[in-house]
Amino acid sequence: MLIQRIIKKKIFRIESAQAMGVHNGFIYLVILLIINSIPAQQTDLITNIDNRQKISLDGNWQIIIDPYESGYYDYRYQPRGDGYFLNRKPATKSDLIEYDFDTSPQLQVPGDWNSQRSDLFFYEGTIWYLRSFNYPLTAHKRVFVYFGAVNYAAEIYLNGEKIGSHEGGFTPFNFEITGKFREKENFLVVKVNNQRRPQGVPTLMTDWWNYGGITREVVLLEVPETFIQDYFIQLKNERTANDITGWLKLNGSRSRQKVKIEINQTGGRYIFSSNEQGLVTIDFKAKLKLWSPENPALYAVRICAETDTVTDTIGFRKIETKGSDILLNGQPVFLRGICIHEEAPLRGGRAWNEADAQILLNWVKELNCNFIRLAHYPHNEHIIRLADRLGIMVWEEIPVYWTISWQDTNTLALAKRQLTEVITRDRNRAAVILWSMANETPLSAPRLIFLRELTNQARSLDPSRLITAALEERYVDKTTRVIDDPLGEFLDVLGCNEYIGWYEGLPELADQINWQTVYNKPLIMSEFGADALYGLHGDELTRWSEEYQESLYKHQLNMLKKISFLRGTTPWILTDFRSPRRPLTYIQDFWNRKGLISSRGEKKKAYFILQQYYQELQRTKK
Ligand code: GCB
Repeated sequence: MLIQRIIKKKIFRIESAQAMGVHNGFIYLVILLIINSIPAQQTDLITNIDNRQKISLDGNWQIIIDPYESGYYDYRYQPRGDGYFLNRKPATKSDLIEYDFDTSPQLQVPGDWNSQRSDLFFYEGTIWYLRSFNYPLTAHKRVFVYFGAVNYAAEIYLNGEKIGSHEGGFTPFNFEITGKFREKENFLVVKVNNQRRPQGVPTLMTDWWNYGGITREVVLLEVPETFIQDYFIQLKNERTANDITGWLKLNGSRSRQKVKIEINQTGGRYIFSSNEQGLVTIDFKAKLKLWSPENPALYAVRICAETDTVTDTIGFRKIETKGSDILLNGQPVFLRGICIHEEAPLRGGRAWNEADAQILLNWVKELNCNFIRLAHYPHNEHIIRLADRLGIMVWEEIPVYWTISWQDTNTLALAKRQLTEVITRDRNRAAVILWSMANETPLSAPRLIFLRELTNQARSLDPSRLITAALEERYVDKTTRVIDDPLGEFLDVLGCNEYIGWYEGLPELADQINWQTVYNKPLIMSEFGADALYGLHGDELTRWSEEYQESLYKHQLNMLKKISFLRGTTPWILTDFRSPRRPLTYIQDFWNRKGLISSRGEKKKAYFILQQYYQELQRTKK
């Protein structure tokens, strides 16, 4: 409690210092270091939430919109201290209390606030959420509150006491609440703030909508006193067939246990022992059908410790590179991909459920893709699990996008944490083949140091997948482009975004361009495209028309076919998406129109060009 108060005061001081524009970098850094050295309140992430005992807190939450953060600061802009917006009721009828959750409006959770209320469409600020719950207390159980994602910063209070905070809008987090709640009338308050921050990840400038709110599910997880927190069970990446490798982590005082892993379809049972730290090293042989887009074989895996049992559905496959080839299960593969933002098609707003994922991935399948790039931040777990079942390979990335405070150690720590959270959540999914570190980041020495750190972190958390980043090309002369970004040395696969024919020249410019690289590595052209308003027609030179976009795709594909080290493409983008940077009236109206499909689900002409190209590739097994 004392530590909490100290942390809280420090956080208050930092926030007020920031807000008041005090930029004493050194003091700021020292305070951050002090905070970072206090044991984090956030417990390590629990994985495979769907297959655990849980109570959903989804539904309507009471909200208070607080643009001036008056739940936080008084009229002198001093922190109010504990508990202003924490559900106090007036003790007497003469008490002055200027808020009341009980009579306040509601918002749906999961859900962004921008698409739920038109007056919150452009809102960037604070909203307080409240949800009451009862909980049947069970002896010898532990309870955690788990958030799929909250954009951007969250402070969480249970029954008036702060239980934790989290920064980063697209990754899950959880806090233990055992012993902190009662059987009846608990209230969980979450302060959500989606203001963009210079030191944030992402930072101030993006080309997507800054949807705020509790955007993914909230659950109360009930686990035994010692439980299986996390595990990694994957095929060994060396060329030996059938070798499974990994580890498992128990959380709780009974650290030494026998742990059994069963693979249902094969009847295989493998027994291990955990050590004093509750860690198990997993290593066994099993004859398994390998996961691939043609046959997305998944196995029901049952993990039984003495005190806990968890089941999961896991696919096994190898992904590696050899020269400029990408090998899936030892065979060269071409990644027929498309980029996707996490936006709900048809309904609008942030996508968060399986039905949203199903619509998106049906279009992806129809397009003859075997690959998706989930831009520009970790998407929800439903789409990853569905990709696993449908046999669609996935590129996942963190929002290290455009400019970032490369020199800020706190920003680096934040990026690392987001990377850790997404890798922890998804590293048992066969569909995920690539972790991407960054998108279109301008070259500099501090940027290289920052991104190298991230590649090291990704490799240490998951040695079984490939590392990439969406880079930019260098112009050698009018007709030659080279990929020689020094970061390439630390990547397995090069990504490159180019907008020849849209931001640069006209579509036919692509016919003259030759591509080179200084690396003997595969390339994915991770973005190209043009805006088109569905239903707007003109000739091939009419900007914003479907014909312009169609022509650009034709010229692009001809250019791409000539790149000898190209092993995949993810054009920009499957559907139109909201962007505050796109104000052109009648055409954009705050939409980026580079979608092959409109926001109402209508397919533009270019969709069919790509569909045909991918069909041809599929037919010729390239
Ligand atoms: C890019 C970005 C992407 C933008 C896109 C565009 O290079 O990576 O986030 O939305 O260009 O449409 O300009």
